[in-house]
Amino acid sequence: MKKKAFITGINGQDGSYLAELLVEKDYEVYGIVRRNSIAEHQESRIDHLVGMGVETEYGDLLDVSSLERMIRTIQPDEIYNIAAQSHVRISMDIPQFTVQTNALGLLNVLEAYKNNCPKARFYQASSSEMFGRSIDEDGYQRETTPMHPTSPYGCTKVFGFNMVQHYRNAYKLFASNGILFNHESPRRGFEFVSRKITSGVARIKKGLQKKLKLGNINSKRDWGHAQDYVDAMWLMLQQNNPNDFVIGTGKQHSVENFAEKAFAHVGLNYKDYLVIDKNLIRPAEVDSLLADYTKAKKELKWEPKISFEDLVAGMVESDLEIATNLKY
Ligand code: NAP
Ligand code: F7E
Repeated sequence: MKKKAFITGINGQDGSYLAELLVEKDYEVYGIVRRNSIAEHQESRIDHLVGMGVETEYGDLLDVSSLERMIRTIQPDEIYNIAAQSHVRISMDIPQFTVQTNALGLLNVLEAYKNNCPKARFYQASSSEMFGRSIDEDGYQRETTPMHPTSPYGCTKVFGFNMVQHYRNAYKLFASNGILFNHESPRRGFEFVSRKITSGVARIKKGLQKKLKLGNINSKRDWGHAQDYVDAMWLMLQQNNPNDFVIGTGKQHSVENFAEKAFAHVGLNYKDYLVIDKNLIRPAEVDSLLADYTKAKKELKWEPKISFEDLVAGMVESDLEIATNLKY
C-alpha cells in the first residue's frame, strides 16, 4: 500500500519541493491551501503535480475543525507542518497574526495529530532564526546553541520547537524538528532578499528596472537550496527515533556577496546598481548564521549537493526567463 503524507504549506517554496519528492517516492500526497481571492495563482508552484498523486483541499492552520477532519480521514503516515508566516521583517509588522499562525497554528496541527493519528510521524519546520544573535565560540550554530530569538517570527519558532519536544516526550509521539538555515530556489518568494536580488538583476539586465534597493548588506547567511533541504525533512522521518537536526551548508556569505555574484552572472557590477535604503534596515537584526550540520551528516547521511554559486546562477537564470516573458 502507498504511504500517505499530509503537508501544510504545500503551495509554498518548501511544500512544493517536498510534494515533488514524495510523488517521486510514490506517496499519496495531501495538502491544505488557504482560500485566496486570486485562486488562479495560488497553486502555481504545484500546478505541475496535479494528477500526479497530489490532492489539495482548502484549509488553514487556524481552522481546527478542518485540520481534525482531514487528518482523521486521511490517516497519513507522515505529517509535515511546513506552513507559516515565514517572513522575519513582516513578523515585526504583523506580530499577532504571526503568533497565531506559527505558534497556535502549529499547536492545532499537533493536537489534531495526537488525537486522530498518533502513530504517524511528524515534521516541524523549525528555523535557525530561533538562535537570534546567539553564536557558539567557533562562529557556528548547532543543536546545542542557546536560543535567543530577535523577532516575533523567531519567538514563534522557539515555541513550536519546544512544543514538538514536549509532545514527543509527554505522549511518545514520533515528532521531529528540522532546524533549517536559509534556503532559496527559483520558487522563493519575491520579498526575501535572495529573490529580490535575482529578480532585480534580471529586470535590470532586461531594462525593466534601474536600481536595486536593499537594507543591511553586511548580514551573513548560510544559504542552501530548498531542493536539498526537503531531502533532509524526509530523512528525519525515516529514522528509528524522533530527533532534532540542524540543516545547512556550513558556508557563509554576506548579502553584499550574494548581490555581487548575482550581478556578475549577467556581466554587471553590483556597485553601479545597488542603493542602500535605510527604511529596509530592520529594528533588530540577526548578523550571522552559520550551520554546523555534523549531526545530520552523521545520523541522516545528509549533505547539501547544490553549491552557493549554482544556487545564485540558477535563480538569476530562472528570473531572466521570467523577465524575458514578462510573466510578473
Ligand atoms: P513560504 O514559501 O512562505 O510558504 C509558507 C506556506 O505556508 C505557504 O504555502 C502559505 O500559504 C502557508 N501558510 C501561511 N499561513 C498559513 C495558514 N494560516 N494556514 C495554512 N497555510 C498557511 O515558506 P518556505 O520558505 O517554504 O518555508 C517553509 C517553512 O519553513 C516555514 O514554516 C518557514 O517558517 C520555515 N523555514 C524556512 C526557511 C527558509 O529559508 N525558507 C528556513 C527555516 C525555516 P499562502 O501561499 O496562502 O500564504
Ligand atoms: O533576509 C537582509 C535582511 O528576508 C536575509 C526566512 O526564510 O531565513 C529567512 O529569514 C538578510 C537579512 O531572510 C533586504 O536584513 C537586506 O539580514 O531573505 P531574508 P531571513 O530574515 O534570514 C530564516 C532562516 C527563516 O526561517 C525565515 O523563514 O537580508 N536584507 N536588504 C534584506 N532582506 C529582505 N527581505 N529585503 C531586503 O530588501
